[in-house]
Amino acid sequence: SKILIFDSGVGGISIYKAIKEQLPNADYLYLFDNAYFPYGELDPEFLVERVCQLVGYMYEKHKPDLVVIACNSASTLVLPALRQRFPIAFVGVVPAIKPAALQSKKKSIGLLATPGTVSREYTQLLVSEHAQDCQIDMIGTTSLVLQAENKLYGHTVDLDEISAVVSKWQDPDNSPDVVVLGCTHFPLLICELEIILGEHIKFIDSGNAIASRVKDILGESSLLAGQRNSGKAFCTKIQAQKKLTLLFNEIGLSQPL
Ligand code: DGN
Repeated sequence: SKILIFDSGVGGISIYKAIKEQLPNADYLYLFDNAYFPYGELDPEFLVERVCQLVGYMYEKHKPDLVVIACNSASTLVLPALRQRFPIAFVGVVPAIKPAALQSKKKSIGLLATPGTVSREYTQLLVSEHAQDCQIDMIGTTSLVLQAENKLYGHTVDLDEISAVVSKWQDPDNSPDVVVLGCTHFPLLICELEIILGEHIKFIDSGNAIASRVKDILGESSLLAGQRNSGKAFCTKIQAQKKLTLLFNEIGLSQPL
């Protein structure tokens, strides 16, 4: 099977790793849109068109069997349009509010996501459907997205800046006990977040749930796929100049497309 993973930036790498663990023999394509990164503050209508355009390009050119929109900011908006336009399976990533509500002993959960995701109607719906018995406190941040990108590109991470973003959760008596990482970039900062908040807060992300969902959809075919697929991953990046360029990359998606 051929799986396309899409994100605005490197956040989808956290999802790629989780899926690859369950489906090591599938072929992977990874697309990121750094022409319009970060997505968390983009106009919603523009975002829908942009993602449909990019997925359309990859659909024509590479014929993936399944597309993972590995970005909460996009998934909370574009899935209906994608499913209407393309006859293939789509899996979206949305904040793991439901498992968080089930795991919180204090019945107090936090959501750490982009400004777009915390303000979406979709997120409100998730909360009213699955976390009605919980208090929910949200932090919308672009700064942590940039930090995660920096980290993956090998630059230093600014712990003080991360602390400043989550400072209101530093007091154990006044904080949630479970925090949802509602942006796929944030699992890349899990070590830093645990240093700052790990003693009293448990973090939850969507990686494993998404991987299981992909495996269920692709079913048998993906398990047999090793016979004809290489298990290799390719990475494509839309550059700031809006030209499609090929990238040899440093993060384990080793071959240029
Ligand atoms: N990784 C994306 C998400 O899960 O929302 C968005 C990051 C961004 O582009 N702001």
